[in-house]
Amino acid sequence: MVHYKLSYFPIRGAGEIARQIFAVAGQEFEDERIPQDQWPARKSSTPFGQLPVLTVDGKQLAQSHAIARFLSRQFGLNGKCAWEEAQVNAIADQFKDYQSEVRPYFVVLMGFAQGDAAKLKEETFLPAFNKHFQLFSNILKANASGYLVGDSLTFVDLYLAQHTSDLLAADSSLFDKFPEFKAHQQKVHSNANLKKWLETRPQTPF
Ligand code: GSH
Repeated sequence: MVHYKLSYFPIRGAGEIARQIFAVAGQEFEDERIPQDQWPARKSSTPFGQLPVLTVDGKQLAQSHAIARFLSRQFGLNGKCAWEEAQVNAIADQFKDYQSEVRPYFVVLMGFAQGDAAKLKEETFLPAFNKHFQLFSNILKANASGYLVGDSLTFVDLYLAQHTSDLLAADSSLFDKFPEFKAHQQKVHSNANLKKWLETRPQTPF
């Protein structure tokens, strides 16, 4: 039997979607959470000096989106044909662009950097959020199934639903303009296997 290990820090962050893919698939995996003080000793043993890293029967794969794509293909969460897979990948890349744009705000919010969080929210986060969620909304509304692509759950639904859930917990008014994402988050998080994971996963602030 294949042995999967997902190594990341003890937070959701860039490791959580891989964990959720395992959960949805009902696939056992080793959920390795490396404490910050042990990281310097481990860093040089990873492909790109960063986490997450997926280890499959001893072989390492780095980069969270590459990991998500690989696992989604393994477990059928990448769309039902090559065209759907391409659409899923396009949304994943767009979501990555969004993450890069909002990163300066979140690193301050999470205490990893100094800065004026209120100013960053107004000037950096909100413009990026409104721009990208409008684009994601166009896609979601054009698809009758309630999922972003085709008529089944894909890993981009997991990305969007987890992020919506995190934002809702912080400021639910953000979604007054985009109520469809509340419905999307509820639909995605009602998946039985995922629901179980969300209820039992280690509780972390982010
Ligand atoms: N593009 C990478 C991915 O998506 O996997 C970014 C990974 C990344 O930024 N990892 C951070 C990290 O390993 C944690 S979220 N930080 C420790 C370090 O750089 O030494």
